Amino acid sequence: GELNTIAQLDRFPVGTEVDFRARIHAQRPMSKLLDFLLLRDQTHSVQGVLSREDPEMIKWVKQLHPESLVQIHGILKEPPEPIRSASHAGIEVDIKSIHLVNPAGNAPFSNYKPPETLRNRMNARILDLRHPSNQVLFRVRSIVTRKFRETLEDKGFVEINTPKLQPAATESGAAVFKVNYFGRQAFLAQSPQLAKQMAISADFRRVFEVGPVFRAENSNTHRHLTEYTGLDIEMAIEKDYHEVIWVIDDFLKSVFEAVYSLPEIEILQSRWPSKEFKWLDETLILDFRDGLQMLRDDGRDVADEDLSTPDEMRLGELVREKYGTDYYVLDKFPANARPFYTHRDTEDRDWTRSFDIFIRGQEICSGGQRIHDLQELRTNMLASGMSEDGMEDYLLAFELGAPPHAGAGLGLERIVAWMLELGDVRYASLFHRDPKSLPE
Ligand code: ATP
Ligand code: AMO
Repeated sequence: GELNTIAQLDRFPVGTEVDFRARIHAQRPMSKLLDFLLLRDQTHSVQGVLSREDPEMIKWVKQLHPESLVQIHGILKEPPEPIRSASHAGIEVDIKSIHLVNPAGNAPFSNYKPPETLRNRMNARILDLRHPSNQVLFRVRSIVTRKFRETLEDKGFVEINTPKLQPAATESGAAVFKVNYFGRQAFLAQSPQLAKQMAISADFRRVFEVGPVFRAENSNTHRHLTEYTGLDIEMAIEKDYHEVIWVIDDFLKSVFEAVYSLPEIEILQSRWPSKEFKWLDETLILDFRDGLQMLRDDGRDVADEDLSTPDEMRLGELVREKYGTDYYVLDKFPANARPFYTHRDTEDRDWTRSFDIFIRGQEICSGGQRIHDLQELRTNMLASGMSEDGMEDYLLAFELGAPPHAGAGLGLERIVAWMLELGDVRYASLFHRDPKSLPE
């Protein structure tokens, strides 16, 4: 018949015959009569009992390494003392037979007691990923990309894939990986920025992409990856660039609702405890200048140019105290803090029609309205010290009349890591890349 998951075992009455596949998590000799075997699948564990009446079986089981994959046939029984934990079955299994599906060699660590360092875990990442908390974490990550696609497709967006091999830097010259392209120089895309704007000039009207983003920044922090997954949006606008904010807002709220109603969320929170995540029905859009004022009223010495990471974190706390939300939009950034394609505020050209979005005081998104006038774009590129070499295709998009448009980019790993308070974006990446990855 069909195999069960361990989580399903709790639904059957004592005495039911069950078959399931699991890994040997730990072995414990208990008494003269019994041996216990802790068995684990993706998200749950269950205690299996081996009767000492079959000494050959016990001897054979004892030589199996933890992490070995076995198939169990057994009968459900009442446990003497039920184990209380989000990822433990409340029932026990009387093991009738064990079949070895595939043995495991020596695992570099067998559990998290004593706690493993991030480095040790990442050195045996597939073992680390077998932890129930990680099984749930990657389901959460998958919910985020699914909600992104669902929300945008419902609103008439078209999913596109833009080239990752580029003739020029897409954001700024410094943080870019060079690639040898048949003897010519190419770059790994630092964002789909230019291509997604070109799609708008191609009259696609509303586009999105889920794809890899490469950043050559040598930043060894808990929030920088050299390769991350970008969730990008670009759209023609009718009245103003806040139209893009409302699209992202619908997407993010659908994520918060889905994630915080997941039954397995408890398994995640037992490894990464987090403060209650608060958001408002009507999302707060805070003017950058009002944010500055809140920080100054708090006694901080902040310049008009941009916010430092500690400033952002503090503003997150102040916003939570004042408005009761861990999620908000900071709007109308100063011009010198934004890239060359950003549309200025026509009333006051030192400021822009652009925004960042924050979760628990940390940035997850940047976006805004783009310049669609060819002359203004050229002037701005020149002022930013950018060359037009390799930008010919991009400039053609404006020469042929691009519609007014706005867009934004979100970092998938940051959304997951900050929402769940993981403390490090690396946990939210399957096999992460940071400046220390790929050693010789
Ligand atoms: P307690 O802290 O109360 O003992 P627990 O028994 O749930 O809680 P944890 O060590 O927190 O123990 O593990 C939670 C779950 O993760 C358990 O179901 C356990 O089987 C499983 N687990 C622990 N370490 C690993 C690991 N390295 N790989 C895979 N699963 C693991
Ligand atoms: P920006 O450079 O701010 O904007 O990037 C957008 C979002 O991507 C995430 N992010 C990162 N995540 C992990 N590691 C990194 N090194 C990293 N760098 C950035 C952040 C950030 O908010 N083209 C614009 C977006 C736009 O205007 O459409 C851009 O790339 O969550």
